[in-house]
Amino acid sequence: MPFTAGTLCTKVARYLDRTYSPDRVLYPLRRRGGKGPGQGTFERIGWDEALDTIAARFREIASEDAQGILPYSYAGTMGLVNYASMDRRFFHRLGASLLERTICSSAGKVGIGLTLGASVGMDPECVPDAEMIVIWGSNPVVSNLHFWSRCLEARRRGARLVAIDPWRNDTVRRCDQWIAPRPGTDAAFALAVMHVIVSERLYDADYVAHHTLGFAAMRRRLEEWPPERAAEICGISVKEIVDFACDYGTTKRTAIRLNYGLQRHHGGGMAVRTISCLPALTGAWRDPAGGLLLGTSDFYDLDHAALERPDLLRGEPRKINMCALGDALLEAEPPVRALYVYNSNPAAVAPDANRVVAGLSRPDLFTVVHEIFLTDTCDYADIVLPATTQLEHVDLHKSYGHLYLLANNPAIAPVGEAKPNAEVFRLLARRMGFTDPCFDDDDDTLARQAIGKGRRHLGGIDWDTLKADGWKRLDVPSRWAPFAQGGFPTPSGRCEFYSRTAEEQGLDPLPAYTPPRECPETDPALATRFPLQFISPPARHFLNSSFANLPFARELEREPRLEIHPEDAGLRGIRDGETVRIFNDRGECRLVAHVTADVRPGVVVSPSIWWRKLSLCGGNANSLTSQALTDMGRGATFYDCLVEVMPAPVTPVD
Ligand SMILES: Nc1nc2c(c(=O)[nH]1)N[C@H]1C(S)=C(S)[C@@H](COP(=O)(O)OP(=O)(O)OC[C@H]3O[C@@H](n4cnc5c(=O)[nH]c(N)nc54)[C@H](O)[C@@H]3O)O[C@H]1N2
Ligand SMILES: Nc1nc2c(c(=O)[nH]1)N[C@H]1C(S)=C(S)[C@@H](COP(=O)(O)OP(=O)(O)OC[C@H]3O[C@@H](n4cnc5c(=O)[nH]c(N)nc54)[C@H](O)[C@@H]3O)O[C@H]1N2
Ligand SMILES: [Mo]
Repeated sequence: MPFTAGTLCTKVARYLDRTYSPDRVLYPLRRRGGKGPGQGTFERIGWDEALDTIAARFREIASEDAQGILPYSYAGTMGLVNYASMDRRFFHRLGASLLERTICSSAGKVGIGLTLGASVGMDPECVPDAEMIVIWGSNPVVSNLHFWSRCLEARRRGARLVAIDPWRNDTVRRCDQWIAPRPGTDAAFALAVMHVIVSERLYDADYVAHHTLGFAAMRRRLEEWPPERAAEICGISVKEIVDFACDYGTTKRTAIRLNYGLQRHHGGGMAVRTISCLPALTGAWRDPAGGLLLGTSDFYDLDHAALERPDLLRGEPRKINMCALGDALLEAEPPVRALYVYNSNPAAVAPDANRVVAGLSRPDLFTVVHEIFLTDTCDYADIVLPATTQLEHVDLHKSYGHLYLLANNPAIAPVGEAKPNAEVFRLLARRMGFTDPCFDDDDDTLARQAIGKGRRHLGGIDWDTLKADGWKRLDVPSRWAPFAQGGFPTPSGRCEFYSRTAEEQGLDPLPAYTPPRECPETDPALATRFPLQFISPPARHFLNSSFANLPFARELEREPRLEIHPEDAGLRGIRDGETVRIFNDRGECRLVAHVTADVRPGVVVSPSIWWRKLSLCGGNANSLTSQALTDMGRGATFYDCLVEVMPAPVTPVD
């Protein structure tokens, strides 16, 4: 496949260790004894008994109010058949509570949607021709390796790589320049940069006139943002802002790689909205090697409604936000009585883990977990079902970082008694007496329904050919500048500096800066008690909490660590290599201090997501994070989190 050119990341290169791991769940299991790590034991049962038990419990709850049943799933697999098809049909028909799946990217998606109209951007394959690449809140060496190879190619051709990140991550240390704003302040930086570009007349007046909306209004807004103001907020120098603006404004082919890191803050939606105005201001979209990339997913016009069948819903079940699972399990009315988890490990990945775990511990909650491994979440399951890995099932994949459609063909038969998600929901539907014909669709039929016929950019693709060939590029030009002539998927067809859609939703119609929820500016009292901003971004050898149980990945990642600046460490008497306690009002965990100038002062970083039970004292980064939601898209605010740190020697539990 051209985009990866045969290169595997460190995790997938060892995927066989995962598939053939001796720790896999091979059979359905039923709990005996209490909930929680080390509390109960599991005994093997048959699939019939497991499915009958689940169906009986669901029927009983549904006879009173099916909203007492909550599905919980995210990105264990992102193949569309096993991510969102038969499962959604099943829960729609059942009338279960709806889950708002916003734990990852929804703030950024709404933000970029206001400016550009959808999750669309430049073609990453054109990046090698860029002259300046801005890697903004992103760590592609770790999280997007194949994009990084294209940055290296661009550099061989003379491009300059600039990183904007409070943390000198594995990517930043390979860039030519590092700008380190305080977490959550990127919008202030972008506004000041645009201020300079406009006042120095570095903008592309022709592109702005023909392909943007609301320049006059934005110009007035930018007058409020001299570099001095932003420098103060971002904790960087005026010169850094002015120099960046001049470089960006005078370079033709500029590519911005935003990732989702910077939208995991209260103001994350507005930050993405504001930053994504930049390439239209300078006309960078004119060239295929210019523009901005957050995600490419909306270039895929797949038929999600055919897969998920929202028409099976009767009435409007309540919505529960996945970022506030703890509150939902402890407080929702009517209560959540049954939880069905698949493709996710919420005990480790959901914010405010102590609340999540308190909810999962409820003896009256009936919890099913469909999993490959006995994760932290399985410790609270009544029934565990064995799931297949990517090598054992059929699926169809789109991407958020390139423009190919991919078929996943199984390489081996399922290991043990593992079954794919879609198959389990077909079996459960039968047990529940759902006779709608859509519950008989097999995986190939589902993939075919997703592709449909003659849909945009999918013109020439059909499932059988895709299965035989493995991949196909979307039906778009090979050197593609999607917005060279405007044509943004916004209501006006222009890049919207002024957004009526935002205004109608009661949001600021212009680019703006929304400060973090937890920072000295917003909450000085909290910041006095917990003065450090805490970021827990992806670790190189884990994929969220996946792989974090495999010996090879744990050896490479070594220990749950906390990077802390020498000034902050000195103030607290923390020495390099010693165990520290990191805490706030929500919880605490233990990490090993790495004293380093790779983080800016006032910020601490812990590459994540470790399993709780494989950590130093049974907690992980999410013992600290909050359930508060973003300004747009009701997303998670993992990196909007104040903490304090102190030395705390411990003997590790394992
Ligand atoms: N190895 C690996 N790869 C992964 C994942 C993984 O867990 N492991 N996860 C996958 C998933 S689910 C996702 S969503 C993606 C993307 O996941 P992202 O969360 O975008 O992760 P990164 O690319 O690591 O970029 C995060 C960077 O944002 C920085 N950051 C945090 N707050 C701010 C801020 O306010 N401003 C700025 N400028 N920077 C900030 C962090 O310091 C970090 O360097 O990665 C995917 N790829
Ligand atoms: N502190 C902190 N927390 C975060 C983040 C962060 O940066 N910092 N990142 C957030 C982000 S971006 C995301 S996307 C979420 C991700 O959160 P999750 O989507 O929960 O991701 P994983 O931790 O990888 O857990 C997925 C689980 O699904 C299982 N699985 C894999 N394939 C299948 C399958 O085919 N069927 C079934 N039934 N199970 C399967 C895996 O074994 C794994 O245990 O975490 C979020 N949490
Ligand atoms: Mo994610």
